[in-house]
Amino acid sequence: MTARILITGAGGGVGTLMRTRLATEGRVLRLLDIAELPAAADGENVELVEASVTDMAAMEAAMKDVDAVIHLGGHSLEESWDKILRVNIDGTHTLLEAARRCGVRRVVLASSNHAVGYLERADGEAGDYAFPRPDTYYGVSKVALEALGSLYADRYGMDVIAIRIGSCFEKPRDVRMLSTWMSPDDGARLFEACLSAPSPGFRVVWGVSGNKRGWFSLDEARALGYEPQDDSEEYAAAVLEQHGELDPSSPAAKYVGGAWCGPDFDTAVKEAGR
Ligand code: 15L
Repeated sequence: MTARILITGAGGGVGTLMRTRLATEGRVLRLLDIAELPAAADGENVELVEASVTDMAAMEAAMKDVDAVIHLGGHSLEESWDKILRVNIDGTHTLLEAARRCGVRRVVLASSNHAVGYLERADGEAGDYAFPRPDTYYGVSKVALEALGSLYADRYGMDVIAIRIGSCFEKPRDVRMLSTWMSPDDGARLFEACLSAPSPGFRVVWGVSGNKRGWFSLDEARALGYEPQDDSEEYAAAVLEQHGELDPSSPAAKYVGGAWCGPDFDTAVKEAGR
């Protein structure tokens, strides 16, 4: 049982879904976000910290008496290169370096399917260590996050697990998510496995439910003790009725990253205007 867990980006989508799910008897959740967090509910064992993951002094202070960190902080969507570099890449370095300095030995990092977004579905099941093929600057930041995690594990003997999260929402929101969905309850199961697996060293695991339409390996996640209990299939009929089948020639159907591989996510051209 991990007694005090620091969760960065605790006010974001995944952080909010995990706040209640990771609360257990005897555990303190130290919730950190750059934005104001909802106050503690009655009986909720939380500590609220308002800080940026790019602020080393604040991050070192936030590490005090912490047993493990779940790093969800940073931009969760595509942004300009400047923002991605500062918040996602430099912020992840700051987080890991603060953990090292303060003797926090276990860090779970939120990576993303967009680290390998250009992987083609036709290539077959996406392996746990599929080589990086980022689809956006955001995807590049998740590759950097994995590389930083690997460095801190190998050089300093820390346990660092990067979860390539598919799509973590209450329900799958479109046809692609029938393959990429991680239910919030399975997400909590996976985070718990990452927190408690004995001496994992550095790992990369997929963060998805046991979806019938999935195309991701669950081998490494299972090796840590994760056993998914949800499957997007229960939503398939409703999602397909609402959205229709994907056009097989569209990026959304062809690549792991879906529409993020298409022109709407071409930040370089948007920024340069050409
Ligand atoms: C992500 O990494 C994003 O943070 C999230 O908002 C979703 O868009 C998800 O990927 C996805 O690919 O569905």
